Amino acid sequence: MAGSIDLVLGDITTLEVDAIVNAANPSLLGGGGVDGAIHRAAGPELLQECRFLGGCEPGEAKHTQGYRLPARWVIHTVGPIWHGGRRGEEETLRDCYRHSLLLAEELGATSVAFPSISTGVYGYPVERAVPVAVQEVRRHVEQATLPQRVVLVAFDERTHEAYRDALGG
Ligand code: AR6
Repeated sequence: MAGSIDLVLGDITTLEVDAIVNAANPSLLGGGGVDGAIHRAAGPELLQECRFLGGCEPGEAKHTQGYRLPARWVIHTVGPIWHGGRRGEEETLRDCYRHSLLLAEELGATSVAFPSISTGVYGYPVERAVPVAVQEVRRHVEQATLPQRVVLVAFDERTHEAYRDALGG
């Protein structure tokens, strides 16, 4: 049976899921937006572990423990910076979702939550990013057994509405 896709409006750091995905930068050493919120909520041990990961290329994903978060793991991925859409941004964004889901599966995570990767500081238009996210998540849950539940997290009304449209209702 295919896994479920849920939509939540709120703060990803509070979710009781096996893994949450972080929209990080290539250094993996913290930043603003959801990255800053995850590091604050997880505590300083998260940064300590991240120092050993050696950074991360855009579109790739690496994991750490979740420390003080309810989530057991954090999957760090690096989205594309929006430059107008002709520099492979869409492919890199697809890779973020694809690689994060494959890593979650490898870890044995039954549930994973995603923020809207790249649509904050990195400037990817929400209306373009959301259908890509939904398509990649659907593709994965239709053919894989794990994760059984994927939660798409919107932090603002506009993103929430874009997800509602893309999910069809
Ligand atoms: N829970 C869920 N979503 C959130 C939260 C939260 N607590 N906080 C923000 N968002 P952004 P990016 C939403 O900027 O565009 C960092 O400095 C936010 O409203 O966090 O991929 C990194 O270190 C938006 O919808 O990530 C990188 O340098 C979405 O998360 C850079 O920002 C993504 O916004 C990455 O930029």
